[in-house]
Amino acid sequence: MKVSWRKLPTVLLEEEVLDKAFSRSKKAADRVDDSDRTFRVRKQMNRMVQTAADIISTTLLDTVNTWPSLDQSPQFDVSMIDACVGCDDYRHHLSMLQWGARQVTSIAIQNSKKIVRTANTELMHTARREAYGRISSILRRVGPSLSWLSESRETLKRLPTVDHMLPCIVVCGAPNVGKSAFISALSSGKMEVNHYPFTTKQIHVGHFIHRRLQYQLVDTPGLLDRPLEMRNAIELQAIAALENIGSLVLFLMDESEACGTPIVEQQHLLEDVQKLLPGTDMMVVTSKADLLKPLPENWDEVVAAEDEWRDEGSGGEPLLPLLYDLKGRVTMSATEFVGMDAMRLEIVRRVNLARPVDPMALPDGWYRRDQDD
Ligand SMILES: Nc1nc2c(ncn2[C@@H]2O[C@H](COP(=O)(O)OP(=O)(O)OP(=O)(O)O)[C@@H](O)[C@H]2O)c(=O)[nH]1
Ligand SMILES: [Mg+2]
Repeated sequence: MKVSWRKLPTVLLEEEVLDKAFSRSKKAADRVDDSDRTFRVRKQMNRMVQTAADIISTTLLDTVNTWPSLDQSPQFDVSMIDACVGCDDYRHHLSMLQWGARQVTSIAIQNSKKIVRTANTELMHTARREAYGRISSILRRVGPSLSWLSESRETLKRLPTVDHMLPCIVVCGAPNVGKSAFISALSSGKMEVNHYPFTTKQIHVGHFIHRRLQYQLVDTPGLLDRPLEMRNAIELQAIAALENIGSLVLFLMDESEACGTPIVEQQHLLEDVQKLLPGTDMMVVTSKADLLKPLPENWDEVVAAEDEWRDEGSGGEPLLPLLYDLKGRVTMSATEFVGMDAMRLEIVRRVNLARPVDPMALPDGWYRRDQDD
């Protein structure tokens, strides 16, 4: 089951659960009709206890069931949960809810028996009151777990929504090098704005579609722009999570230094990122090509090739010439949109090299209309 962290339902707190349960059970008792007083009280008390316990155990178990089980979650989600709220706490508090549901059910069974076995209406009332008291004290013990889950829901709602089945390009580099502008320029449709729950910075998640396959682009603001030794455990875990989803790391370098970080420091950051995401293919790219002086030698050639390709409907997978800076490194301008189409096709090639199995591939001999478009 795939759960979007944004769609986790509200978690009711201790008092809210009790109010809901006791008010519904009161209504259920009011509906009881029996001309015999003993029978009527017995049914009423019984109904109150049963209804309250049912509502509470259902409410608690529904929460347990809608929250993703860590054992069945993709590694990226598990690492993110660990970084944001802690996997041990996550498990503990959900299991407290299960415990609470079991206790409440068993209290209802015990006190129902007492109600059924007596003919004394006073004792029936007493058994009902006792059940309510015991149920309330179980809820008192479950209360902190409900509060924890409610707060965690707020945190997890801010997680970037990344589909781990689809290729994902992690975009990094020093602050202001143009990561967000790059993602926005490459993305079709609206860019999602998200947060890593423990930073205040906005993450941009963008997508483009190539041959029906969606490629995700994820920003890393505030995650990778500090020296390794200054990072805390939470950030390191979040970075580890990126390794699990990244098919390709794009590292942007701003040679113009318009970003405010000297190139030497950007170089150090690059080395850190290589250490942090060792298993992921990396492509180092110079950003803001339009600010380079002189402009890249093949600027005009790239502009012409990209224009022509777009005029012809942007089909197929041609080897568009990449834009190169004087050092021989690939570059692009997100603001002028030059070198971007070539870059997109290069990303697709690199990702597919790293992805031996293409889930969209058809068996040999199968014809797919849009492949020849
Ligand atoms: N000339 C030029 N400016 C650019 C280009 N790309 C980005 N910029 C500018 O550089 C500045 C920073 O761009 P962002 O995309 O916000 O950079 P970022 O890396 O996302 O920054 P943080 O999220 O703060 O780390 C903005 O003023 C952009 O307009 C480019 O290709 N050419
Ligand atoms: Mg940004």
